[in-house]
Amino acid sequence: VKPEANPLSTDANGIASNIKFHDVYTPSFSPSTKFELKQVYVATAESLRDALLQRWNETYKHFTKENAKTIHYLSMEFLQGRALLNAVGNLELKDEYTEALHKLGHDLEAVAEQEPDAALGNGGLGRLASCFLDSLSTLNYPAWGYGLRYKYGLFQQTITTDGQKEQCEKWLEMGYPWEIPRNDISYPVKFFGKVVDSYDGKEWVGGETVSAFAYDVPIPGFRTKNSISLRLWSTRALPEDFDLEAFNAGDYSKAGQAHANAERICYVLYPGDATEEGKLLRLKQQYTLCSASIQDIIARFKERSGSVLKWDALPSKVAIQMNDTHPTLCVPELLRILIDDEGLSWDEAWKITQATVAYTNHTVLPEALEKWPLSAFQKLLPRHVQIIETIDEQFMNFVASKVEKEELEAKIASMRILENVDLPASIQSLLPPKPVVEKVKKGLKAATQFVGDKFKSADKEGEEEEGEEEEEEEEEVEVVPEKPASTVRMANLCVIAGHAVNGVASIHSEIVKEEVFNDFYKLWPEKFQNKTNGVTPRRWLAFCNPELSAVITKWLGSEEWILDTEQLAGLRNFADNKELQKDWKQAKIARKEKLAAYIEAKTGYTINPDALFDIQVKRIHEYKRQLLNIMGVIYRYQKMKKMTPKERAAKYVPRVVMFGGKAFATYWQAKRIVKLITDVAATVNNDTDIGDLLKVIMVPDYNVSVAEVLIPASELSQHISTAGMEASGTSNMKFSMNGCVLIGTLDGANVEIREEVGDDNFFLFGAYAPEIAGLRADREAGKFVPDPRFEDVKNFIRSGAFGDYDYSELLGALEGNTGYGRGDYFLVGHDFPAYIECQDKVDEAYRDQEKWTRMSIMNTAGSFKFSSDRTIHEYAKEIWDIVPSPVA
Ligand code: DL6
Repeated sequence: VKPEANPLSTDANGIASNIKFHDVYTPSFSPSTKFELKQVYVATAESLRDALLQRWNETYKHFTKENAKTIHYLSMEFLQGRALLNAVGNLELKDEYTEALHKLGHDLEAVAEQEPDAALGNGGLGRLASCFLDSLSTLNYPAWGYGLRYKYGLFQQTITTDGQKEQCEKWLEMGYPWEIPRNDISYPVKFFGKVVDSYDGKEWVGGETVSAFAYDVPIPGFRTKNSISLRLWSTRALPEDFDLEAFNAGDYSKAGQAHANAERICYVLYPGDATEEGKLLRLKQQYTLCSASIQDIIARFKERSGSVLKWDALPSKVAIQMNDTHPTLCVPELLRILIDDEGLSWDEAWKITQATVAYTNHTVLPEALEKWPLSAFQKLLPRHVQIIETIDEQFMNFVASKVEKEELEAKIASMRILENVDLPASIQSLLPPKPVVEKVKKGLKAATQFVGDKFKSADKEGEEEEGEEEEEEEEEVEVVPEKPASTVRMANLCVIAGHAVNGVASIHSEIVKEEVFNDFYKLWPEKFQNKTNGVTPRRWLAFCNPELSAVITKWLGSEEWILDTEQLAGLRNFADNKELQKDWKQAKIARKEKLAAYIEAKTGYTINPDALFDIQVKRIHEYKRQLLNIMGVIYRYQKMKKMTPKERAAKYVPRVVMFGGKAFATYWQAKRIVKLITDVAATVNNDTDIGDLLKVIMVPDYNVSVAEVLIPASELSQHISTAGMEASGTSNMKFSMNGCVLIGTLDGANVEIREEVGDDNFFLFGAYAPEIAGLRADREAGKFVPDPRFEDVKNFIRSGAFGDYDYSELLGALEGNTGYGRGDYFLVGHDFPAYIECQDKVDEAYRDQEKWTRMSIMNTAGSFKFSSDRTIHEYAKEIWDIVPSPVA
């Protein structure tokens, strides 16, 4: 094959020579006679990039000409995964690339496996953002994704006998052929400094500035010429910030200080924030994303407006979605730019900002509803603090106009943005008079310290007891309790500023309205919406499961379901058809064999492809209850050990229980759960009495490409969070789409999945969301009696059956009566009996393979609602007000 530039070729010969062209003329490796996999991967990616660039350029030109309203999706996380197979799939060039690579002596799948995942996310929130980009592009909506280009991602997980270990992600080591550095697009992002009054308003002066540079990752749509962009920011200092004088004087750290400070911002996703430094770094990251993106959006708006710049037209051209609270700072940043740089009045700027931004809530967990210390804000973003104070004060005035005087203080306390901050005088004056303050003896003055067994007044320290009697008789003073730290509540700011607020599954959106933001909901019921999540059927069915896709296409008569998932419902008509069932089972077994080979390569454990493949993959978290799963496995193992081989085989079907997911590096309880899984695996998998009847696997480094191997091979998957705690879940949708039956609680999107696939095709167990508070209260009142089977499992772990690791911290959290993360807050003990009994029903159902296959078909058929295409159409119509704009 001759190396020849053929950037737009769509036939195998042309593609092959274009790949060779890139190997020779845009090389990343030294010239060599061998054309090895890594080289082939980069050259193939570069060849595909040619086609993507052409689409990107055309789309950009088209959108500029049309000047259509555009959605800007701001997210701290994007879990893009691999790009190669997605690109050949979306461009419909898979056969051509397969053939081209054959001509070059290679296999497409092996080449694709060379690609490291772009893992710029943590879990569902990040993957949702990536699915949304795929749908936006496919459906021809004008859109931009905005994120950060973390050099080291979240982390790469390895599993050892000690549990999880973390290392940096290495996704940029070979270069990243899918991105286009835009050397002409960078924006200054400023931190620290102070605000001074200037002749026409406020000026933010001094401080340090870094530059955010743009890298564009093209996002090709499926069966369209459109390709949108994910713009990732990377921070650098400018060459002039390098202190040459200090360098020549041998002070190298001083010389490179500005560069180190700037580059650090985009090193890792979610750096530890236990320290003050860590908090500042996270805030810097959030502000970088917001500031650079807003400057970019404004620059494009101005460019497209030409000589007729009308600021009040901004909301008719620009929509901004804040993916959770991490991008909240885009609110004060947009206001700052409109007021300080563009000279708009507060009222004009506020109206425009509100009409432009909207907020999606993705969690009800209190620790995930971000609050930042006001002191950190004051240091880092002094101008933004002033802006937030103004929003806060205006909001409180608004509340005062809406609620009774008697309720005002409580309502303000729950809803205002600034927490533990004195009320401005204007608001104080609206409150009813205060009751008489408590008076006490001066001996217990505010600034007292507990010393030994006595209170001592701090300012009297050193004085001895003689003085004390005298103090007793002194006048009374007010007790001033120690003031809690002042914070900025990001979610409250989002709700106040956004014109729309949405949850991500119906049950979650109800909880958002009725619990998390109930006071706000009463103020603005019209703002609150539901947008049930979805996943792209391209990556998550058509491309990752070619065998099942071919069966679906055969039985539905066309591939239209890839763009119109409602057609999947047509499979219901054939669910009992023996021929379809045969095809279906064959497709599943093909994927199970692939997964078995993968597991062997990654863990060394051999698993039987005929066993029931039972999978739980998600972030490791106490509320997601991987602990319930592994305790269920232990219970099963205990029971098996007490049975004869014949009894065992009669009761249980062979099962492989697989886990995958990362525990946040400093979340110790989650890391203990990983350790327990690996310990149980080491014991059970080597127990010759048990053999194939039970295997336990902790799949290392779970990410998008691992999910693409696991999900198509799954038969049962676990979505077993404490009811009311999982906002939605999205892996449940991917599993169901791939013909996997779910076992789960009535939580998040499980509720809607069960409605669609039917009660008979979903294994339901556990307490319902409305019961949870009562169950916790009962527990606190000492009324809970644990099931003896649950106690046995705990005792078995404590007995050292799985090694000598001390699990008392982990098991201790399941005991006691109260506390967040203690007193079995996540109700593992309560749901345990229902869970293991439900698992028995799973075994029974799996024995009847015909019945099981029918259940599997009914899951794929019922998954049509969970396409991100449906979700994106809803956002487009009901929140963003945008319409498709296809390139002709
Ligand atoms: O909406 C996407 C995804 C949901 O499916 C998950 O249920 C939810 O946990 C996740 N939320 C987050 C936010 N932070 N926390 N915790 O990742 O969003």
